[in-house]
Amino acid sequence: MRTILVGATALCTGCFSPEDPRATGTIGPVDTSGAPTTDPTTTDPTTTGATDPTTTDATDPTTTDPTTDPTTTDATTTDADTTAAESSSTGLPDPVCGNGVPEGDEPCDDGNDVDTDECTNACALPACGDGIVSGVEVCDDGNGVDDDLCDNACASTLRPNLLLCGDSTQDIATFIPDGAVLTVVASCTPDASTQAMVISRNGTIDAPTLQAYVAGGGIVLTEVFISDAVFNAVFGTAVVEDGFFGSCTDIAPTVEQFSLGDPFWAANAFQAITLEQSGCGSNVINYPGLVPLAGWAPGQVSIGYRDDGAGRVWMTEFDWSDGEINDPYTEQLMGSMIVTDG
Ligand SMILES: [Ca+2]
Ligand SMILES: [Ca+2]
Ligand SMILES: [Ca+2]
Ligand SMILES: [Ca+2]
Repeated sequence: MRTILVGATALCTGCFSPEDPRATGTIGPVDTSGAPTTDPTTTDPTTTGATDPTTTDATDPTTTDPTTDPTTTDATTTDADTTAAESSSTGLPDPVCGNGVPEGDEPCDDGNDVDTDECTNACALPACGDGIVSGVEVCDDGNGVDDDLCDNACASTLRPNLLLCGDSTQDIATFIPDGAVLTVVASCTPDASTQAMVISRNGTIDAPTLQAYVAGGGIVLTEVFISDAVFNAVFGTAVVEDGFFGSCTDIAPTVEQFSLGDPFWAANAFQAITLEQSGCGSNVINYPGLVPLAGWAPGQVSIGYRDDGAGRVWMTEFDWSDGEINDPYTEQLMGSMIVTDG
C-alpha cells in the first residue's frame, strides 16, 4: 500500500497540482474573459451593423432610385418628347378656315362665304375696325382714323342722304366715294338729313329752302343750264349765263386748272383733258365770290364754289346728268364735292 502511494506520488512529480496558481489562475480566466470581449464588441455590432444600414441603404434610395429613374428619364425627357411628337405629326391636323368646324384658335367657322354674318370669311367674330360692315355698323373702314368718312365707332360722319333734284340718266350713286355711306333720294327738299343735294338741269328749286339748307351746313351741286338760278337763289345775286363751251361729253371740263393751292386740288390730283373731251356749259367766272377750280380755257370757268355759313354751293356747270360716258375722274371729283366738310 505504501509503495503504491509513493510510486504514485513519484510518477506525478511533473504534473500540475490543483492548488498550483499558474494552472488555475492564468489559463482559466484568460480563455473565459477573452472570448466574450472580442466577439460581441468588435466583430458583430461595429463592423456588420455599421456597414449594412449606413453604406448600403444610403446608396440605394438616394442615388439610384429617385434621382435617375423618375426625374430625369421618365418624367421630363420621355413624356415631353412623346407629347410633342403626337400633336404635330400624329395628332389633329392644322385648322382649316372654311370647313365649317371651329378648330384650334378659330372662334367660329360657319363654312359659308358670307363675310358680313356672325362669322367672317377669316373665321373671326365680327368687330368694329375689321373693315367689314356687319350688324349695326353703318360703316367700317378699318383704318383707325376717327375724323374721316367713317369714325372709330363705325358710324358715318356724313348726313345719311344724297338728294337728286331733277332728272338724271347718270346714276348719281356712282358719285358716292369709297367709304362713304349715302342713300340716294329723289327730292328737291333738303333737310338736316341731307349730306348733299345734286340739282340737275330741270330741277325745281325754292330759294328760302336752299338758303336755309346751305346756311345750316348743306352742300349743293349744280348742272348745265341751272347753275345761275341756283347761285342767285342761295346768294341773292343776279348772275346770268355767259357763252357756251365744251363738247358735251358729260365729262368734267378739266382742260384748265384754277386756284392751284386750293384744298380741293390737294385732295384730287388734277388731270388735264382736251376741250374736245370736255362736257359743255356756260362760263361762271363772273359769279361773285366764286373760287374757280377748272374750266375750258383761261377765263372760262366750269367748276368752282362759294361758301355760305357752314355750307357750300358748287358750280358744276357741265352736262353730267346725260351719263353717256362713265368717267371715273368725273365721278371722283363729284364725290369729293359731295362729302366736302364745308
Ligand atoms: Ca375650321
Ligand atoms: Ca360667314
Ligand atoms: Ca366690322
Ligand atoms: Ca375711319
